[in-house]
Amino acid sequence: MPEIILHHYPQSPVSEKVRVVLGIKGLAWRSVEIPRLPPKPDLMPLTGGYRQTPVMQVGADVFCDSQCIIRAIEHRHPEPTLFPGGGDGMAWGVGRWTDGPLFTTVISLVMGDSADTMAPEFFADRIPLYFGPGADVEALKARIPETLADLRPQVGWMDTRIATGRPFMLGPDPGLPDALCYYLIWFIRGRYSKGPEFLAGFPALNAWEERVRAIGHGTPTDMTAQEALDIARATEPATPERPDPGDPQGLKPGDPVTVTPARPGEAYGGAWDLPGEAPTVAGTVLSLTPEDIAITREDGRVGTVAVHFPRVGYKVRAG
Ligand SMILES: N[C@@H](CCC(=O)N[C@@H](CS)C(=O)NCC(=O)O)C(=O)O
Repeated sequence: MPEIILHHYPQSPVSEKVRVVLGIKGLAWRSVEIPRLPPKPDLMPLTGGYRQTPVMQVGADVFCDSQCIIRAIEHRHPEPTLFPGGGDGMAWGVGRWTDGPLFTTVISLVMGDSADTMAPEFFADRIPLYFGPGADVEALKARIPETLADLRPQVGWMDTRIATGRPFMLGPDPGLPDALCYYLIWFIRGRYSKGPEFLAGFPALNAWEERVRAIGHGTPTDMTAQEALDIARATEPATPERPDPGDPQGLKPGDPVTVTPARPGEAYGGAWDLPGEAPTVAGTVLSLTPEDIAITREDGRVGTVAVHFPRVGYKVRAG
């Protein structure tokens, strides 16, 4: 079986979510460190324009977004399950909370808190990415008390879940909800200047955090970006063509489409189609399921690749 290659960087919280999943599965994987800011010249040949982190590559199949990545990992390596004790299905709904409004709240806190210390080019990239064009870091800074008031009860829900006697969110064994909650706690602790102080108010959660940290990340081995590109070039996508007769948009294999990630604010109840730059990936539909879409595209450096996206939170348009 081709190796799992994760394109990520150490400071990325969403990558930490995937690294924890790789740890729960006890997998060996290859690690390619990508830049924190665009351009990402050795990633673009694989994704065709998707610039968010992390991206997973298996041969010439490229998985964008942690949702799609984690589903692919679970599919390839079903044991131990990410849904111990029958947590299937709705556990993904927990992700719509943690990765949606809660992620936005945590990012707002961390960005506002680092208003005076973070490099301006980092803000210039991230603030429009997460908060839309025209958003302003000074406003995030001014709003910190409100943001904390919003955040504190939500972290409290996690704490209560553990305080009722479970070592992990679903019971005795770790699963998807642990990874979904852990990466945000990890981010608050490491990147909010008062993170440790804030988290000290949640003792059950602190003990859980230690347990999840102890799981580790599996066994990563470094790989260069060029090696990863060479692997994609030397292989063909392993994904078979797959129609979905029930596709709500009437899409079918062979259709030319574009895929665009929604910003958190767009995907989680806000308006679609905000103005501003949205990186769009163009290709031909290869495989459709209710949860994911794979499109094929050609690139001079890697040949044919299949790029996979979740349907939730992504706009697929004929094109
Ligand atoms: N919905 C995406 C969100 C990914 C995301 O926001 N990642 C952050 C890093 S943690 C990012 O892409 N930042 C900009 C970048 O790395 O260029 C997922 O679940 O993978």
